[in-house]
Amino acid sequence: MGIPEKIKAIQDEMARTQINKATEHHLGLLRAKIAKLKHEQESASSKKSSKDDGFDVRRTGDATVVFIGLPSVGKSTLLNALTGAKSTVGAFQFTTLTVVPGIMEYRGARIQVLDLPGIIKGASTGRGMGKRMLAVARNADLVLLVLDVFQPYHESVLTTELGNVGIRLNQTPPNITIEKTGKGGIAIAQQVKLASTTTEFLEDVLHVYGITSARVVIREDVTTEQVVDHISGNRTYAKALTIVNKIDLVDAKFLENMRSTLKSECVEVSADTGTNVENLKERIYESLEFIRIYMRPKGGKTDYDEPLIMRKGNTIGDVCDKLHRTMRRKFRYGMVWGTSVKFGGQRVGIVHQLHDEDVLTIIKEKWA
Ligand SMILES: Nc1nc2c(ncn2[C@@H]2O[C@H](COP(=O)(O)OP(=O)(O)O)[C@@H](O)[C@H]2O)c(=O)[nH]1
Ligand SMILES: [Mg+2]
Repeated sequence: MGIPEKIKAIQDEMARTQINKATEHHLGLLRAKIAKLKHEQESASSKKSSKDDGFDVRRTGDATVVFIGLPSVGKSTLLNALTGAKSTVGAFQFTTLTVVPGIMEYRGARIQVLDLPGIIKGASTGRGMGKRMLAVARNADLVLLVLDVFQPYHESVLTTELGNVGIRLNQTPPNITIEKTGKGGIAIAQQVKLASTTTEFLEDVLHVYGITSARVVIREDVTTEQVVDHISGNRTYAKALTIVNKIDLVDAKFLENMRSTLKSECVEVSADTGTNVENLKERIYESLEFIRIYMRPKGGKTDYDEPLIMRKGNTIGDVCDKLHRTMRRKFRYGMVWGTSVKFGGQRVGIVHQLHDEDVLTIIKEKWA
């Protein structure tokens, strides 16, 4: 039996199984088996797929965001409104065939915006195109879900398609660690009570993945799905922002109704008339959680005019990488003034996390 047949067989079994407390564990395991098979299938097909179909866009700028939406919701029009790029806008479907990049400059940050062809229902199960597109989403810092004001129900289509390829939107990875050990079986340390899964289930999923000896620490109440996600390892946790476009076509009452059908909060815009586009820029900027780092050359004056644009959680090592590809090797220590340190001018190492508006001096090795 090939992988697709195996997946089909498990799916059939799942369809035959009644969902209740007694079968929960079994169904969870079947899901884990499917996740494993899909992962194998993906790594097999990604080896085969060609690399020159216009989907490999080099990342530039301070962050990359990507539009995901069905055809004709106005992604290309929106890209043009945000960045001044010239993506073809069409009154018919499938106008955009490859990735079209644009740069949005906002408050000193350069944000790369990628326009993709429309995602259609089932994209994640199809071969080629849909999957390649979703792979672009995987590498983005922020996913912009674009909806047409008349089709708010596409929200779930998009999250399902992304979910099918392992992209979880606006979720944090479960707080579990699994450390494989040579022998001794599976030892689970549980720091909280589990409400929706059991340690037996966890153990069984580990077995599906061929892990027979491991030290596991569970620090929060997790669901069976999260357990499978974590063990299968093939998951990306992406931040998302929902955009509803074409609001010029409806009135306030319609908008209010539409809003109540959405799961997540949204930004309502008209790419055509420009309504709320500035606000959308602000929301994108906020979601990316930029921080500004002012560089002070050794013995010199701090440059407050052109901060280095970094992201929340970035370390001095990340700053080095942004400055120059050899900087990390030349780095000796850093000196920081600001809220990330206890006192001004404190010496810090390469893993030190910076805060917004920190001042930083990098001291290089003597030979450098
Ligand atoms: N009324 C209105 N039409 C829009 C808006 N944005 C895009 N459109 C139209 O919707 C159609 C599809 O737009 P396009 O940007 O090509 O959509 P894409 O397939 O998602 O890239 C075009 O005819 C656009 O002019 C909008 O805000 N309001
Ligand atoms: Mg388009």
